[in-house]
Amino acid sequence: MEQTLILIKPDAVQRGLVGAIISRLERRGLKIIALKMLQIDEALGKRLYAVHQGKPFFSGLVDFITSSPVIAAVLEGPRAVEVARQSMGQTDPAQAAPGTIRGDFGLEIRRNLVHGSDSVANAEQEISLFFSPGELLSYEREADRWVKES
Ligand code: IDP
Ligand code: MG
Repeated sequence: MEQTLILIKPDAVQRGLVGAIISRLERRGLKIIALKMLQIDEALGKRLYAVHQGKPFFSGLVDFITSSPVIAAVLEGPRAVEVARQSMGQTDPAQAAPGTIRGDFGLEIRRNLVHGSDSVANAEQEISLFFSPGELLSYEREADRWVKES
């Protein structure tokens, strides 16, 4: 089953939106298979955002993601990567549709509340930055047969 890495960023933790954000993804049907709170250090922030190295916003982005604790979660479900990003909304909250996390809680691109992996390959790599294989739990949820067919 597909897995994706979600981060609830420092702005959302500081604003008390952790529960609201997790709740939206959980209600969608995605299964939480790992969850932790941590403070991202500079090395991890740079690895997470390595693809953006050299862009003008890179150092501000690393400063921001390391500025306060985050929640890291692995969510599982059919097309989890795409579904989670759809629930998050466009990168810039000003462009994100109402009903999405960024569209309902954000205003500016630098304070966009959540991170979600953008491909299955990147999800695998990003999950490994935050979790060891043994931290990803495999379990059945009784309600899943009412959410998905297989
Ligand atoms: P994503 O988070 O929707 O995948 P990316 O393009 O991967 O968006 O960018 C990573 C993060 O970098 C964004 O979530 C946002 O916080 C920040 N970011 C992206 N583009 C800009 C920009 O033009 N200015 C400032 N920050 C940006
Ligand atoms: Mg991205």
